[in-house]
Amino acid sequence: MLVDGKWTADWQPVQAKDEKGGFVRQVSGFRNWVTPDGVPGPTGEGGFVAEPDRYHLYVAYICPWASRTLIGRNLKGLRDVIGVSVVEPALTREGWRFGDYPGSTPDTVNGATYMHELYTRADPHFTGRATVPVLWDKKRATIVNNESADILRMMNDGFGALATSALDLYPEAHRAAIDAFNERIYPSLNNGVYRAGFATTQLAYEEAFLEVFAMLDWVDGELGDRRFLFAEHPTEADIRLFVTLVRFDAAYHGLFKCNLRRLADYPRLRRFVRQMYDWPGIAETVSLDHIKRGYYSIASLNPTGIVPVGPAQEQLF
Ligand SMILES: N[C@@H](CCC(=O)N[C@@H](CS)C(=O)NCC(=O)O)C(=O)O
Repeated sequence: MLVDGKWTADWQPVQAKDEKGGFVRQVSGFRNWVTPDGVPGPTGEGGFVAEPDRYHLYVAYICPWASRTLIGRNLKGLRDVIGVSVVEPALTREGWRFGDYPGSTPDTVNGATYMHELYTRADPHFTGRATVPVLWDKKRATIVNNESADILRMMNDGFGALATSALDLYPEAHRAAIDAFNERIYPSLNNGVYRAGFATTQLAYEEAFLEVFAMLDWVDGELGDRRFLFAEHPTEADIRLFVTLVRFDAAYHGLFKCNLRRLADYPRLRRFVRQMYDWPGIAETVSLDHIKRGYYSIASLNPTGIVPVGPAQEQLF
């Protein structure tokens, strides 16, 4: 991670631990919002007015948090408005790197080699982890926001008329239900799989494991025979659910030891993942190769670095 703007030590997945050896995720540090007229959003400062060719999104295909924002960009028809750079899937000793691994891109905006360079460019004294996603402002040469929940919501309405799709990812009528759902699945499922995978005690692992499967059982029932959770089209809640489920059998079942059941054992969840995947703009955000290669590059969990051959995409959904 960065300490006072300097890269320190080798990359380690465990960020912080609680008293039981449980994984604690870092709180995001840049929380400004792009808005149609540049007024401040719910957090941070103003001045980030929506303009074409001003903002750039940095993502990793392995990362479920980054994928939320990429899906939001595509579903809102913002591809011509917001550029994207994709880091290589394997984490290096200096964290995320730009390179020529298939599907990855160089950093065409800042010419950086490592993601952490963007953080020190935005704040020369930054202390913390250089995570993706990052929404970058080319005009002010700084990070607007590095919290995927904020960025996803910004994609929905922050870019105003620049968004060429009218799809509403956060419809007024369903906001309370979406908020409640988000709060419920974040600790137990989205972050729950990480809590299982990065636990450093048996107890912390087993607690997280049970929560993951209790939540999958619950969501499976909630979804019932509906196509999407709350509307006739995907909303934020569906996106948040999808990004974890689409990685489940390929990464979390094996590497993170979430192996009570597979996605394939939940017919309704599996159908949901298929329908999301088939929604225009979503398939391009999923790279099974990056997902497997990325997760299995985490040396503390997989010292040999061997990437499993299976499962094949057809087995998943
Ligand atoms: N709160 C952040 C979390 C992002 C996050 O943890 N990203 C991971 C990849 S899945 C990362 O970049 N990790 C690098 C590190 O921890 O050094 C968000 O949701 O945007």
